[in-house]
Amino acid sequence: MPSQVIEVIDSHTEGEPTRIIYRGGPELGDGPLPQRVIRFRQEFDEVRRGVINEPRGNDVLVGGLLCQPHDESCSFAVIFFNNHGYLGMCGHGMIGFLVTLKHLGLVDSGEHRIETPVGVVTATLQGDHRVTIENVPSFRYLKDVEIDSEPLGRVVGDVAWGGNWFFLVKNLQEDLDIRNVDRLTWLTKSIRDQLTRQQITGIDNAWIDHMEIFAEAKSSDCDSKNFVLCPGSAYDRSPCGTGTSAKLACLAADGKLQPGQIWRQESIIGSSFQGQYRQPSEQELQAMAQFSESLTPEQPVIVPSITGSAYVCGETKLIFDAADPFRQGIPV
Ligand code: PYC
Repeated sequence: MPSQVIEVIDSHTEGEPTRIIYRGGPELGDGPLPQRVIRFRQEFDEVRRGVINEPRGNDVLVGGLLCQPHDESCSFAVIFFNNHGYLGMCGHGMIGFLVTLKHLGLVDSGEHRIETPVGVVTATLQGDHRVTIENVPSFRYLKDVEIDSEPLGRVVGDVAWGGNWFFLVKNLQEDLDIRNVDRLTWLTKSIRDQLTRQQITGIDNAWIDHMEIFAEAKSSDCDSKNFVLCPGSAYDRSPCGTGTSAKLACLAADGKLQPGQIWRQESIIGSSFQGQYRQPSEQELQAMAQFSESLTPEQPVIVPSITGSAYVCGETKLIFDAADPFRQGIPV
């Protein structure tokens, strides 16, 4: 990589950080977003690693590349990534993205259609910090999957799509306390490894890379508390937007949450997202043809909305000196 400067805006959404590249990032052309992700991975992956990994970043950080949309109905596009690879969607990241666009003077309050590699998300900015995203259609794919995890014994959970693939653990009683994150991280990584060993996947053999555990909320305003393991080893400081979408899909499939009913999801650090869902339109169902052949009427599809707040916390020029032996970041 020659010497290069990449300009980024850092924000956090309910505690979870996002770093948006808005100048100096890789040129991926103007094709469909999934094709651009392939190009990013094949030709510019050192940019992802250099922006996210130490010494410029860390394993908690989610990055996003601001792009021109391919879909003409959208005003912007974004490709999210972390230290492990590329994400389909990112809920906290999308909330941070909109607040970043506002900070850059690129959007005003109101509704904006944003293209991602897994579909269009409608994001509504209220003031400077509060954002509601209407996420891509979400659903539960597998119910009550049992795995036999060596250190934990029998673990039961659901597999659901909320813009990323999730395993939502149902039968573990764990203390979801910030002081317990080492154990929670070890435990969710063990479950993910076991799912891989047992070849339990999402549709089209997709790797289930996000794990979720739930417990009773500590805040009286919330309905549930979660711990979310992201791809890699970091846990989500926010309640995870795509994870909350997957949770809403499971609640809807079980008849435990009705359209329009509010669900408040508390994070491991005590922040929260407010969620609800509506039924998808025919057009929205047709647009998810890649999934619909694998779904039956017992697997209802929902359109989740997630509301949370983000704050800009940094404006940085990242310098990639050609002579720096760690310019591509320290691989973890
Ligand atoms: O909010 O969807 C989310 C997310 C995914 C990974 C980290 N945060």
